[in-house]
Amino acid sequence: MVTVLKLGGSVITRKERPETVDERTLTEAADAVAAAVVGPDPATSDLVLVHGGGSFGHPHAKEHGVTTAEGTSDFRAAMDIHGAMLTLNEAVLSRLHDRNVPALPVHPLSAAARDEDGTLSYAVDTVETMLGEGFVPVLHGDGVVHAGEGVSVLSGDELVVRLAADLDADRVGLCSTVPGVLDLDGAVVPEIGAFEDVHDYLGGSDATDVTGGMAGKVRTLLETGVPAHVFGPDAIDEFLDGGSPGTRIDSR
Ligand code: IP8
Repeated sequence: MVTVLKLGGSVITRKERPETVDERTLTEAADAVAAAVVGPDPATSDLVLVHGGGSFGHPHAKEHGVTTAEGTSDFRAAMDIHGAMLTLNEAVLSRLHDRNVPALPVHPLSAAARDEDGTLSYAVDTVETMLGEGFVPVLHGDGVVHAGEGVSVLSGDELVVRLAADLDADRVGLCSTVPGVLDLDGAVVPEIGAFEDVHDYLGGSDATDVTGGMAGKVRTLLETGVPAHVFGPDAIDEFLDGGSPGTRIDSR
């Protein structure tokens, strides 16, 4: 049973402060992952983690004018973005390792590419083999080499969709700062089957998020064809335990 869980960049970093980890939520997230995967009878067997950029990747991408479509041919700009993501990935890995989670990194800048049409290829066999050997692969939003563009941004959300499809995942979870997709009154929408259900009240991205905000997440999750849940940081354990917190997104 393959589970793909994305820890949103805004959850594990302090978005208003450049390159600052949110210690409390990252610790809680690592505790929840460890509770689910470490021990004699783990609730989650094959877990793939993905994390976003938050106040690490996004400000650098914005500063250099790099988006998912517009790349840079300046290696320094690419390394600024990638270096910030490596720092965040190290922070995530170290919290997991402290709790004996057998997490191994997969850095997309060195393991993925986009062709001229924007189609992504990535080292899915590396991820599969890691799972087969009992590891927890940890991928992240990153810079990605992009034919005709240099290096553009690869969102963790795009990775989640591809991993879900390529690994034939059973469950997808997106841990966000909010307890689910919210309607205009701030209430959690329990179920979304099509984007039209929610497009009136889903805004675009916020200022430093170069990859699409909640609207983009819902759209991409609907594409997966795999049941997905959007929930807040308090519900990671419930999700990993097989529960159905927050908003269920299912296009089937
Ligand atoms: O936060 C974006 O990943 P996301 C990563 O999952 C960069 O959209 C480099 C901005």
